Amino acid sequence: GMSMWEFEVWDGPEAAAPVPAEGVNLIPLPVNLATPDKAPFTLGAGSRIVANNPETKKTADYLAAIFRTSTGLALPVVTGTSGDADDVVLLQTPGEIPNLGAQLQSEAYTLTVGADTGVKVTSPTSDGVFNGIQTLRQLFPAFIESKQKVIADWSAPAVEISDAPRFDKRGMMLDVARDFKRPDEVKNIIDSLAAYKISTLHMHLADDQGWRIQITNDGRKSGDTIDYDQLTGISGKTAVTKNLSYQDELGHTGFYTQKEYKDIVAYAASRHIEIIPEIDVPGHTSAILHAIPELNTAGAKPGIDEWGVVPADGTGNVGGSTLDVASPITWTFLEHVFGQIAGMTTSDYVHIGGDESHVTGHDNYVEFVTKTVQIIHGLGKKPIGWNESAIGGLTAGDGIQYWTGGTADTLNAIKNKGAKLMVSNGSTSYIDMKYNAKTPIGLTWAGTGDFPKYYDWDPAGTVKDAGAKLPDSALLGVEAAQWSETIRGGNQAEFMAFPRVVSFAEIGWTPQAQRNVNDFKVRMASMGQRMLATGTNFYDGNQAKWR
Ligand code: TNX
Repeated sequence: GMSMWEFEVWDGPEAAAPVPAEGVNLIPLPVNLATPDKAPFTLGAGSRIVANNPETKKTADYLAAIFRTSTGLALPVVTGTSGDADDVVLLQTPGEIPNLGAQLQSEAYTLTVGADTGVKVTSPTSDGVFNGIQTLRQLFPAFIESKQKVIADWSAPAVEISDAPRFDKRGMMLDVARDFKRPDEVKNIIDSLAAYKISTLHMHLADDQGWRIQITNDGRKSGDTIDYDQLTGISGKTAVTKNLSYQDELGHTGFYTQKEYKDIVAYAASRHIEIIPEIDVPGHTSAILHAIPELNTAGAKPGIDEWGVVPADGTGNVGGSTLDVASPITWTFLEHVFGQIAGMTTSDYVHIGGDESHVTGHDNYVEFVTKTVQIIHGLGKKPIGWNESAIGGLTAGDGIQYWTGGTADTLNAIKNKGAKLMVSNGSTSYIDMKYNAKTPIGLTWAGTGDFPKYYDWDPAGTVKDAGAKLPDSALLGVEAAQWSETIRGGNQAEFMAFPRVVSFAEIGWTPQAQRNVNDFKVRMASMGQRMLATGTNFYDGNQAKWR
């Protein structure tokens, strides 16, 4: 199997695991799903994939590549607006999709499947068409995902679906700072996430232990003599060195060239996923201070040692570093760095970190975040930061990512400044936590658990207003955050993410009133074969009877 751990991980009594139902098992659960009593649709030698414009053609090509590999069928992609009963038709066409309540029309779609109608996906947006074909994949036998040709009856049951998400941002965070993940590993994870309509990937590109994105000297302002190549030249070669788990492997070093990073952004976009880059300031900055000596002015910490340098920090310790708010060169540096980062970002948002700045001092911290927020605004982007940054000069539409601690500042920024909430509260959102005490990698400070625990909560209830849930309009969405002090490489990252991140795909999509953890367990059971067939590493705990 794909699960990498050869030894047994006991997960408590087996009794609760539900037996998967035959038939239609979809994640995320569509808003409106009918299963008319009609003959199924079957892909055959004459089947074509019809697309009506260049955007839907890209989605058609993506779908065809997946289905051709397993079915061996020709599945030509053709241009048009209608098809025969054995065709798949993808139509981007204007007009609101009815019966979706407050769900987001920007990603809405309809999907009709039947022997009489063929397959038809319609949406006013290319995102919606892409969402529709992800639903379609899950209607076929799991081995439609196979990377080799298999013989099967490629039929999908008749359905009538109209569907749209609850939130715009349904995401995962990947910590490539503590442990680098190569571009091919990131792309594999993107493919695995796209199958569940995940819409954002937040990349934590810099932390105390390493710097992962090339910043060039191009466009330096006059008087700026910092050699930005040192960021990757020095701190691209560092990572976590302390073993926080049983394994001997140290954190992987490396960095993305700008070309590689832009290629990842484009690849993610082809899977309708936006990348939100994070440069964490003013704390979590040892790798910056290690690489750029000029930034070690009086207010910077930890400060230089007897050798005149800031040593590389390979520990998993947090909270010991800060940039110097009072030093002009700090701002020269950040304007240059965020300028290049923003230039490579297609998302509206750039993440500025802001967490655990324990040695910055309160007033310095507020000033620091306020200035950083202004830099991001000046670049035409919206800042988002961890919830400590809620006290730092946010304006309407800026983001706050809640992970821990009191909620008063976050609520204040939402209610009085119009900031928007991304929910990642540690106990239900941190997928670097162990599944259970025997999981060989992972931390435990925010608790342990498998996917039901990560599913069974309402993000609107995390930050409450006088005891009441926030309206969905106050939320950007949800994100499963994966830190990597103990995680090595893309394969382990997937093992810790799946199946828990799949819970987030549904939390962010399906209306709260339609979500039920026992029903979800049944549908999740059907994803086991799919994850095996796609080569997605996952933890096969006993919360689902995989099939
Ligand atoms: C806290 S969550 C951190 C990270 C660690 C993580 C480990 C957050 C904003 N900061 O620096 O990696 O805990 O779970």
